[in-house]
Amino acid sequence: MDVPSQVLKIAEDIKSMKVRGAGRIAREAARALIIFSEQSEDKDVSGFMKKLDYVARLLINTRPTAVSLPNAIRYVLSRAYKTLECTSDVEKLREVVVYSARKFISDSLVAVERIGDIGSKLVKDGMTILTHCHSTAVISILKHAWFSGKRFNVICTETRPKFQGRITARILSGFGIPTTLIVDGATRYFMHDVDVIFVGADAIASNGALVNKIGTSMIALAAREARKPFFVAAETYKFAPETLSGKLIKVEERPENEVLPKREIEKMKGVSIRNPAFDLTPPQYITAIITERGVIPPQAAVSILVEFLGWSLEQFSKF
Ligand code: RI2
Repeated sequence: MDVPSQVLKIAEDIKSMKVRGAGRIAREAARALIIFSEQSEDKDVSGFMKKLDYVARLLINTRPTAVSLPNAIRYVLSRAYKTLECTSDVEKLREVVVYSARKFISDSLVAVERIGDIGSKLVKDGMTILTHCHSTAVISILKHAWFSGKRFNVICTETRPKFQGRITARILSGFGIPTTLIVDGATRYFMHDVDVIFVGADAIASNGALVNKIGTSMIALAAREARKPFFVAAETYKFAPETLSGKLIKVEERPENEVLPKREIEKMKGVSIRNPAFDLTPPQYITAIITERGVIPPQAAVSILVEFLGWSLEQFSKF
């Protein structure tokens, strides 16, 4: 199928993690739908919708875990399908796709800001805060807290194998926040110095379980042992509607050369390498989830899905 090269590039960048972070990949996917709609030359709705479905699937298949990505697509496509019920005007459909995708992007950015504002209230002067990987939502919390005058320091785990913790450390120290980078395995060693943990989310299941960067569940375990609060920062579009029916969130397993360069792998005859990108933290290890709608206990995840988002399962059977 004929897909605009800019759309293919976005899909490739998400797959290779050139563009990464659960929120950012969702916004990029929405941007790809805008590009597709603006460049498509289809004159009839069925041709347009067929291609839109194809592009949606192409984008969804780039990374399987972060539910923000299919949720962004669902947000746009559900509006397109609704419009299709009352029009056969392809221009109208194009408009709806572009408008909805732009709305998703701007609402998403507002949500990250709101989380920053709400979450910053949990930060107190003198705290040592630990974070894992690179989460825009967590950075937003720390940024709001710092620029509202609170003084604290942050420990960042480096986050093997792709070292996103280095990005976090650079950003935070760029704000002037005292920042320490540690290897992932040193988390428990430093836990007695830590007052609070903030992590991002790739997906939240309806029972409140968190799927986030590999290593998150070990941090939660160490936090629980040391009785330190463990907060998750997650926009509501990271809640996974399909888990309402018991479906499990698929954990992405990435290439082995992210763990070791190819030439080193060749020297490791007989050794297999596994590289799961995410793990699951059960709800009982989570103090609360900070969303743009407020701070909720993990057990309230189901009401975010059903009451606030009003998402029905039928709506999601297609994607
Ligand atoms: P924001 C990242 O995944 C990390 O797991 C991070 O915690 C999560 O996305 C949320 O990120 P990856 O793309 O949306 O690095 O808060 O695999 O930026």
